Amino acid sequence: MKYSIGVDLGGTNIAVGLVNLEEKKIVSKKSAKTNAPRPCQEISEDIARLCHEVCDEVGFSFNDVEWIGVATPGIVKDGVVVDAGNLRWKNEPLAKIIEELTGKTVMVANDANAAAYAEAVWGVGEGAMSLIIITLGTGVGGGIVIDGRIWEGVNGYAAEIGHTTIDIEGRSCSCGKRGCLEAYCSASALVAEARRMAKLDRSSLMWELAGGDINAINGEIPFRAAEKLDATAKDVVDNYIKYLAMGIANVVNIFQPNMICLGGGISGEGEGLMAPLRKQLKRCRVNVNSTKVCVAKYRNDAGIIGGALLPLQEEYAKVKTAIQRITENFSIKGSFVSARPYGSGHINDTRCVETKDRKGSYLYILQKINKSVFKNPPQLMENYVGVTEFLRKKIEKRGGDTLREVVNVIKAKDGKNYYKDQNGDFWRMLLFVTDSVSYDKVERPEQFYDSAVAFGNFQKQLSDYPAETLTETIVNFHNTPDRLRLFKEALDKDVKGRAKSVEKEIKFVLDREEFAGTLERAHKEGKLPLRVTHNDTKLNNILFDKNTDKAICIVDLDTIMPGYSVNDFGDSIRFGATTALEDETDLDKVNFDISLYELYVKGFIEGTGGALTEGELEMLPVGAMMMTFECGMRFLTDYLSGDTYFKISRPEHNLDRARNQFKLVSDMEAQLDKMHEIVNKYSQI
Ligand code: ADP
Ligand code: GN1
Ligand code: MG
Repeated sequence: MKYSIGVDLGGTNIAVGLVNLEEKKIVSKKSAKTNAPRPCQEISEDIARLCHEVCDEVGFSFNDVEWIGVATPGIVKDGVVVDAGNLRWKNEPLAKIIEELTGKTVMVANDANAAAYAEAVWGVGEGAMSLIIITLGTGVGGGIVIDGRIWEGVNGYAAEIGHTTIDIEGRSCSCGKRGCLEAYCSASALVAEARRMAKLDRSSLMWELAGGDINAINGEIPFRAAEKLDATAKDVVDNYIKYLAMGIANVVNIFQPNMICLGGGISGEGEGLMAPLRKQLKRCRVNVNSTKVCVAKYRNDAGIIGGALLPLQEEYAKVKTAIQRITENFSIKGSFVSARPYGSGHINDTRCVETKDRKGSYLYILQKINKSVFKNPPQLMENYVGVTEFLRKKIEKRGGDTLREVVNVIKAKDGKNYYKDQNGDFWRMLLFVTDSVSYDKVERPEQFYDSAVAFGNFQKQLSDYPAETLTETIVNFHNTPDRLRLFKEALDKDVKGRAKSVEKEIKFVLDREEFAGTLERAHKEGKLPLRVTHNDTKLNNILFDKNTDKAICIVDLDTIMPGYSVNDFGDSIRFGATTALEDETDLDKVNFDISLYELYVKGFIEGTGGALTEGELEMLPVGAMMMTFECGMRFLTDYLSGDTYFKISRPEHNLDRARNQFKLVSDMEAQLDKMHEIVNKYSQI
């Protein structure tokens, strides 16, 4: 797990945060007064102290911090603060001083640049190649990210968007020039203009909102009064937006970035600012379909996050460019805009790719197939396309929507169903199912019922699929006795020396050795037929319509193979019929939810449309227990093997998942009779 520290050095406060780079969040935060002006050495000592404090607060060892990144006001070049008016610093080697005090690698950037970087990497522009931030605060600041890197200019003076001229004969600016954007679009300019106009119109609502005190007119008051249709306030706001649109149009004309985001106090107006701004931008001939203009995600935390991410620039820039190149190998519409990480699957590397052309924007899913899990990706893709084509024909026949009810694989430009890059990695591109979401937990019971019908129906649809044409993408995938064998192997090897600390969990598995063979024995006795099954039927592998909340499309078709219907049933139950997420650590919150189980039983039996045999119906409850047990055992196996299979985002993630599943197994064991009764109720056997 990687942690770094971000420092937001401001004219008034110093805020420091410990940032978990994998979970993308600030885990602890401390601040102190800047008390500027003070020597750089003194302020750096406070920063160093706060860096230790953020670690101490959560018991994290400062030694394990990867680096420190500082966002500071002023001009920055190569770690030196060349000129910072607020702090009254000139040519201060800030990075070097903090490095000496902390022993860590330190990077420094201008605060607006850091904010732009935060937005481009984790914020509203997540995954965007180029993003420009314009901050509408006391002044107008700017930050530029191009091709995934901050653009400082040759001397650090770049991105002074506030001092681009929009009227050569215009208002005088604090910089000595006339007509700078800052003189029109800073919060201070807005306030000054509102006060000036209010003085000319004593009947303006702005007076009332300010309690009759001209000095109480702030940046919000003209917006509030304009909402109430006060003509003078409306003029002030309209004018402000007109100039802002002009400033943005200039930036767009030079850079044509993927995104422009607005930060600073005035951006807090949200849609009240954005809706009229978009109209003005159209008048300024800005193609808002090509450059997205929106409000920044991070407000107070932009400096900390941007700072913490600074040293990743080279790495991110490389990944981004590589991903753009990969997308260019597929037959997709439009040109590349962004590729942000997507979904919460444990296996593949999934991104949502956005592209654009004159007609509009398009979404795709790009996945790097996990080649340590799937040994033969080209064969896997044959299964994938075989099954999706088969389903498409059925959907077509009944007049369904073939773009949304089944996954559409986009071919690579060489006609293959995948693209193999120079590193030997395999990528596939899918059409993004429009207006869809997936859930990691049941939010409304009807969703779970719907997913049951959909998964049951999926199995029914594939009942006449030529099973012999399917290759087994993972051999013995749901062969629980074989999983137990692998567990024992991992236990014997105990590569990380973790076995000693999980004796209770190991015993839980070994106590159920006999149980592990139940389904295989039933199969041998002829009770459980092999069918074409999905084999990974968790709730987040089904897409719901964002608007109607109906199940629309089943995804994650990597493991479609001959298997037992009761396993598909069981896998859904282990993931969905529970009161908590799969990795909840507070086991008191993890309970088997028998009413959700009942809904799923009803839906699955309906969805399979009478196809289940008596033997299968009888084994449904065991299927639920088996899949939960097997999955817990797989998580524990991976924990013992050093976390090589499932993606993790914390050190004990797999152990937490295993404990969670075992808690559910115990609950199910206690309610097995009831589980059978419920199946009987809906199947009348
Ligand atoms: P993994 O094997 O890692 O779970 P998935 O194929 O399940 O990978 O994809 C991860 C997530 O991406 C899914 O849970 C789903 O939310 C989303 N997803 C996958 N395919 C599509 C698609 N075609 N359209 C929209 N979202 C999708
Ligand atoms: C994996 O790929 P994903 O995240 O949808 C795994 C399933 C497990 C599940 C546990 C190919 O599913 O078998 O049940 O994690 N898929 C594979 O959440 O191993
Ligand atoms: Mg998945």
